[in-house]
Amino acid sequence: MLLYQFRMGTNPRRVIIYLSEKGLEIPRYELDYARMEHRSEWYRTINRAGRAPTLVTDEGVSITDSAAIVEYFEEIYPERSMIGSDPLKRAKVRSLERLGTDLVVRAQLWFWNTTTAFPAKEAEPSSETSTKLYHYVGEILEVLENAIGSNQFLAGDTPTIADFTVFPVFQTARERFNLSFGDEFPLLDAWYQNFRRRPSADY
Ligand SMILES: N[C@@H](CCC(=O)N[C@@H](CS)C(=O)NCC(=O)O)C(=O)O
Repeated sequence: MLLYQFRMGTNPRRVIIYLSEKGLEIPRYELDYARMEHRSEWYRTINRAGRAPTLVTDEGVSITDSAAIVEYFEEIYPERSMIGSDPLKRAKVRSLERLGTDLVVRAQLWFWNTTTAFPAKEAEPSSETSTKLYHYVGEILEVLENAIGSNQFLAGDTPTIADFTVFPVFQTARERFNLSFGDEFPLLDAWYQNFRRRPSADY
């Protein structure tokens, strides 16, 4: 098995943090993002979209989506479930995880329009577009703020794949780009600060 990743990428970090929390050691290949290795011909033979992460299994199958990779690991290593121990718990975790995925997509569009780090995506970031997009980011953050309540983690008192989905987008905003992200939501802010202290959250 080999995991192709960018250590700093929001979606790859979902898998990286999951593996650390799960205690799984999987061989990694760090793609050279600055040199656009993810768009190279050889990488596109394993991931046509030229995006990361990709897990190439022992059977030589490419799994080309971070959520699908995490669920694949959960299926082959079911002990210490990170999705939930019964159908209702899993439904709750998956609802929050999918909301987290929506958040990542909206936040990425916001990053492209708020930083100059993605010239290939947005050559001329605009503060007007950025403000509009943050409104759509905020809509999801508000739902998450209500969902977390007094829980330590997004779906309850243990970490789940919902945390591993939402945490990286906060981390990308706050640490990689030094942007305020979700500061207006005190419960989410406290959740972030707590999760950041976990060894899995270190780059
Ligand atoms: N749905 C995919 C999205 C993967 C994705 O967009 N990855 C980003 C890094 S966070 C990427 O590879 N971007 C490079 C590009 O689009 O050129 C997943 O969750 O794995």
